[in-house]
Amino acid sequence: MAEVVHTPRVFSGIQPTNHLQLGNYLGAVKRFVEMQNSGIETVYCIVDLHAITVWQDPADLRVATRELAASYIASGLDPEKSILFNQSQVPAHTQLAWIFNCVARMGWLNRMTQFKDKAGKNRENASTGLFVYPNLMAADILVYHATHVPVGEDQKQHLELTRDIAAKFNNDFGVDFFPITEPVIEGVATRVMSLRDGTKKMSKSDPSDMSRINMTDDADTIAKKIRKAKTDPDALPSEAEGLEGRPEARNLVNIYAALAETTMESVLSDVGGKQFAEFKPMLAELAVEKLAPISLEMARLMEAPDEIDRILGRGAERANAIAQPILEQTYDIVGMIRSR
Ligand code: AQP
Repeated sequence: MAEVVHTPRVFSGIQPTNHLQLGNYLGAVKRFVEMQNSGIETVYCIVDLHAITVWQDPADLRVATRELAASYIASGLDPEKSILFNQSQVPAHTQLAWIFNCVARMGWLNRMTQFKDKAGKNRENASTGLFVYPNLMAADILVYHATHVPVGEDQKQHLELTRDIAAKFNNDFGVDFFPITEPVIEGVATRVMSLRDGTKKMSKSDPSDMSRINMTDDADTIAKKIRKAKTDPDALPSEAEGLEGRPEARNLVNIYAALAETTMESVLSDVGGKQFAEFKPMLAELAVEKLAPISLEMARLMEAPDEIDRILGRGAERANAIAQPILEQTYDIVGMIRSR
């Protein structure tokens, strides 16, 4: 069988749960903007159907969805250049996810560490949606025949599952239909850690607000969170080896490097020998300089929710135009009769 070459297309998404945090911005959104400006077609989604795999208050979900759209746009996503929409407006995602529920194996899903983390000890009480979440994520990506997916490190296992689903589908039906998607996990900020514990990922849903910088935080709050961030008593080293066994120090240096758009090595060559009492104000100043304009623009956009809804609706039309024919072809391959 001749190998099909898929046109490059980027897809990624973020859940509208709580406020966007610095790790989402550096590990995902900032990369989304870079890829949008690289000339490849880019499709960016607000994955509201993923959000409800754990309980969401409906009013909060609406606000979080609009706020995430505002964060994307304020960070530099151009809804004319990129396709920007919320997942529930494009039914092909869930329709393809059903097919993938029948392709993926229980054993594959049982190995997903995010399910284990999110379900915690009370696994029997987790929603079935949370268990099959990776199948919906595979559908989100493959319904656009996306070839590249920019994500943070924590999504690596789900992307491997997406590749397994695409390969099994192609193999089961003897087709070369779905691309084997490449994860794009690059840069110094693929895993931003909690400000309170350098071994734990920074997360929107961490119970401690001091563990993260929210994209809605004002300058004083950002400075306070950095000032109170956990560190160790030693001075900063001038080389990366000196950060071994110092997860909190490594995290703050990484955040600085990502915000300054440089490498960890270059930061260390400038700040090596400084105490945290001197480095933290430098980091706070840089964070405020980079993040304050985004939060100001987000606040401005949030004053016009109807305009945000209009942008998402228009994005959904464009997304549907790509997704629906791919879904129809999938049904055809599987053997579903369609009226012509
Ligand atoms: N700490 C992080 N460092 C780098 N990248 C990160 N991402 C998340 N946290 C970090 C990346 O952000 C994208 C969107 O993530 P998501 O909202 O879909 O789900 P998540 O990975 O579970 O993010 P959170 O913040 O931890 O959300 P909650 O608390 O709601 O589960 C992904 O590309 C992710 O890799």
